[in-house]
Amino acid sequence: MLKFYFSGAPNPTKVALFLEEAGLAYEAIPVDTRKGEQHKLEYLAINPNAKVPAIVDGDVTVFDSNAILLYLAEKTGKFLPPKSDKLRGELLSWLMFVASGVGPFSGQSVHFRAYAPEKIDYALNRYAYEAQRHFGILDARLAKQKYMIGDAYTIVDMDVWGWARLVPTVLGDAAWAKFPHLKRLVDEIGARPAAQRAVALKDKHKFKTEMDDEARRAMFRHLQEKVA
Ligand SMILES: N[C@@H](CCC(=O)N[C@@H](CS)C(=O)NCC(=O)O)C(=O)O
Repeated sequence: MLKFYFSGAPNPTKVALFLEEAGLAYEAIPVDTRKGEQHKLEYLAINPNAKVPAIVDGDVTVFDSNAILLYLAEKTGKFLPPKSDKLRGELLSWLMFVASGVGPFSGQSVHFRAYAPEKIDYALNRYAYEAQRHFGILDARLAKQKYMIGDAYTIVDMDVWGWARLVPTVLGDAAWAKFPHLKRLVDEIGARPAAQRAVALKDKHKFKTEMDDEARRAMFRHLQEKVA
């Protein structure tokens, strides 16, 4: 059975959504990143980047949420747009846009606001600005069409949902007012039973919630090594 290495964080949750939507059988294997389980040798053999999610599907190992979404969609033939070079181009562009822009800038925005030991105005503003800019680009796209790729609900919508449902965490409670079209998509997907099961998956395991010294050592390893 497909093994799904996960936590309740945004990137694993998008993959959980796909697995639930596609009705695939899977074994959910928790990786408690606040306890440092992502750095265990056996997990590094699956994902050398020491992050979740990852999957092992028979003799195939895939890490990185966007790679996993694409792999599973292509394998099952589900949640892809109709076959055409034009739509394939759009699919790849928007998947990479979320992978390289929305995710990292949102993550850093939360990091500098919630976890950095000093509040650095420059970093706070840069990452919040870029996160807001990226969400604005998604919102403008969704003002023109129901889903990210034409009329079909695809892995790009799942990818977007994974981060966009956390807009208030990334940009504050008032931020939704700026992205009404994105909110429409997040609400629509959030109401799907598969999304509710994906979000509830983390509750089947007792993940550590405290951001204490152990968690900081595991997740913010730069605190122990000055490279610049
Ligand atoms: N590009 C990767 C990023 C994965 C990632 O940053 N995962 C976070 C959770 S959303 C994680 O494992 N954090 C633990 C850590 O940084 O130690 C993906 O999309 O899967």
